[in-house]
Amino acid sequence: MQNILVVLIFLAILFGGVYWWAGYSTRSGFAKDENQNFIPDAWEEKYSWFFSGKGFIMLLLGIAIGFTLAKVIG
Ligand SMILES: [Ca+2]
Repeated sequence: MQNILVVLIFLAILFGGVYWWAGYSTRSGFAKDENQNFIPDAWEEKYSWFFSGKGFIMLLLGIAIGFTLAKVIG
């Protein structure tokens, strides 16, 4: 169970970092973002689902972490 928890937390940090980087790189002008939705256009073609599902993905990860954490502690 602890391994799963580590993987889930790692994923949450990784995804959070990717979402943060998408916003940061487009705002600061590193990445091209012609439609100005704060998603680098290079990523948008292939990974638009990853950004449109942001709330759902993070919610799911949060629930999974909470559930696993409860198992590890309890
Ligand atoms: Ca864009």
